[in-house]
Amino acid sequence: MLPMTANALRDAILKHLEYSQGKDLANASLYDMRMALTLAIRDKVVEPWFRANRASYQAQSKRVYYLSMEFLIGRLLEDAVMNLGLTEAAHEAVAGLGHNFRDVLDDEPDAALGNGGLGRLAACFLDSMSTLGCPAYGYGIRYEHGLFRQSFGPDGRQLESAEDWLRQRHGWEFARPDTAFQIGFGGIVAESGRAAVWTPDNAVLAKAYDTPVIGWQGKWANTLRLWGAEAIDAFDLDAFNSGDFTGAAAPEALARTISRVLYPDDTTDQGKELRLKQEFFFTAASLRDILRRFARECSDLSQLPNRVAIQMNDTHPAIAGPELVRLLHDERGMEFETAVDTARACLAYTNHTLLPEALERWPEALMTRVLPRHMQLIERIDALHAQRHPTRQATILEGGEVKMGELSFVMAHKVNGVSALHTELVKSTVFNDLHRLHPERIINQTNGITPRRWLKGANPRLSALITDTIGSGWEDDLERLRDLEPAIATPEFRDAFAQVKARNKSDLAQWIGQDMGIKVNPDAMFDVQIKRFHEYKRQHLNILEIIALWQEIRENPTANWAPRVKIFGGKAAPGYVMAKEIIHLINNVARVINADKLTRDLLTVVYPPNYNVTMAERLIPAADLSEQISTAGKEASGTGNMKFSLNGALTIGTLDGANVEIRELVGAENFFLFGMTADEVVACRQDPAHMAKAIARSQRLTRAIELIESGTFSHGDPSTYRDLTQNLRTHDYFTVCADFDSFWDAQRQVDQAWFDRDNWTRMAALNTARSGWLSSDRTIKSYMQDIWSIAPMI
Ligand code: 26Y
Repeated sequence: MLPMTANALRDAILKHLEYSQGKDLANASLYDMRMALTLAIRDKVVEPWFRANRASYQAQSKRVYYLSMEFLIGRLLEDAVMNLGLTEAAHEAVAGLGHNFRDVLDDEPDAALGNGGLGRLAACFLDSMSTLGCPAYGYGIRYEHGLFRQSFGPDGRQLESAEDWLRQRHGWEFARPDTAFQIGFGGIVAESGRAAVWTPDNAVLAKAYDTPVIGWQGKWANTLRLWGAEAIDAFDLDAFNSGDFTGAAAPEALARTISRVLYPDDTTDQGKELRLKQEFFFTAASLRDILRRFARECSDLSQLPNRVAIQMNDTHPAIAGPELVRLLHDERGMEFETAVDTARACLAYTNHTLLPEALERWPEALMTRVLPRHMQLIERIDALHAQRHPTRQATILEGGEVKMGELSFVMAHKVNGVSALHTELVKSTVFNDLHRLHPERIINQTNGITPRRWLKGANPRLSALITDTIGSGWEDDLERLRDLEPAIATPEFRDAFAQVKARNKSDLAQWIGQDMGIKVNPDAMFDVQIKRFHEYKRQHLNILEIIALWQEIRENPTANWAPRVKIFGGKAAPGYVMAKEIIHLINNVARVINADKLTRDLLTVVYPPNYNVTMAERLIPAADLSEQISTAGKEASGTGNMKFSLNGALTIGTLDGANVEIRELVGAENFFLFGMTADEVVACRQDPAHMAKAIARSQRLTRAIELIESGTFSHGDPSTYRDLTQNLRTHDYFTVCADFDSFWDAQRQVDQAWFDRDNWTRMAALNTARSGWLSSDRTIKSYMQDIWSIAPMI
């Protein structure tokens, strides 16, 4: 594709300013300018998008349907411009029109249609599927309000407010009011011959909104189709005419609640009826869309598995199993068993967690009330499984609940974990019974990240250095980063690499100064922990070590300490009390430590509020040290860990999730390992006094906990953090205490490594050079081969 000139782009922007925004240049606001640029760029995406759709239609190719409750896509403009190779032209065009390109890009709200890892993974997968020419649709919900906005109250507690990304027009999407399906709930089931007729007692309309997803260099584009809920009869005219103006709008308000807001809990299954409705809403609409597209190309339903690969992103779309059986059996007359087998051949399931509280279970009574026909089908699916496997122990129904993990397993031809360790644990723990019945079903697909957004876009300086050193082409062939290794042996390259990091850090220091009013030393080690707040992720282990370190620096301020800026970022689920206590503690420790003149140059704690994709893009390129310190066996994979390593940060971490693979890739000597293994954690818990013993043997830990209990960080009130410290002293399920000394020791090794700056840079650069395997292109190629049986179209 010929790169568009800045002039042509300028004309396109002016055209959209005038005809789409209804403004002339003199009156155009920043918003107008961003929208005009967005629409001009979107125009450029349409051609490859049509071309890709035509190609897959003509080839009658199999397509992937990625069903996910969450797509954490962040901003789209910068990425699209970059993928089309128009960054310079856009910069020039916007500047020529009197606006600052950076300001225009920064005007775009972050599309936060997800909680964390699972949603961001879905977004990286969309990018890779488009880059690889894998015909695919992402299907999800067009939430009116994405993940809540986080701020901190004057006392340091997390405050939540509604996010509002759709307040301004969403420039990327195409509304498809003519693509809409009625999705029913409740009602009755009438047996009629072999099948059944389900008559729901209420229904909403699922309306499609399409966002094109352009791949690297604009060679292919797929579609992200999000469903918005609307009332079938939008307005009750009788109510209006009788003067009940609020009641008149009630049907619309009720229907819209289904796509109103993203559930902000990422591990506690709240079992809310609205969530079940959301799950069925988007899954059922997607399946109808899939079958309709299939019917346009083929009339033989037995061919469905050769044309359709449906990936369930965790159990959230697990109702796809029974719903597809219903569509095939009840509505299209396929034999029940054939329908089950056909559905299974289309479906696959990705598990993202072993935490029991995050495994979805729905009460049978609720399921019967909301989805009566599906409840019957689930019982039949369970009975069929029992009949085919008389020795089975695992069941789908248990204790009056439907276990969505088991349902997904039984209805999927492949089940995958998201890192090597996690997959082994899936086999040996949660799905052990089912694994023994179906030993071929569970496979591993280690997660990945898109290098376009997370290196090329987020870290332009490092990208330029890489291209200067090994040429371009690494963007869609990330293993080529290995070619950096010979250069890393030269002092010139290491100097250049160190300079890139220093500039990124200086930018971040400036932002922290402006945004938070905290002055940080840009030469200090930037030590970053960014992720959702969870006890298993152990932000409290990090803050305890900070408290202990602060104490020792105070006692011996002239010793040789490695100066550190400790950076936190992340949100806690609004109902997760302990996670919010940890946030509160971090903010108050930061307040006290940052006010200490004695330690000021050596230790600073910063916690910018409202961590999101855009903030990650700012923080990761400036990080020296990446904190990946979860209790071993609990973090399914992690993907932040991959972004840091790719951007030349060293990791301090446990043998958990993908840390294991990262350490093998970059070399054990370039990774700071600490803590118990997953097996050791399980063994440790056998001793009910593990935490007491750990505290007793560690003076540092004892002092750190006592300092919290003394009220030092709570204006003298010793009761403020009692729940937190008592939990550590008496429960400590996540073995913070047992791992503390090991963590401390590893941190001192980090200090030692930091003093040899040139060697640090060498280690950091080796992390970058050896992270090519972490590309989500590798992950998607592997899904295409092992699960979807789809060949790339480019
Ligand atoms: C049931 C509901 C409340 C729920 C909603 C969201 C349950 C779980 C989630 C989200 C889970 C999630 O984000 N898991 C993360 O998935 C990443 C991608 O595979 C992993 O890297 C990460 O380790 C895992 O915690």
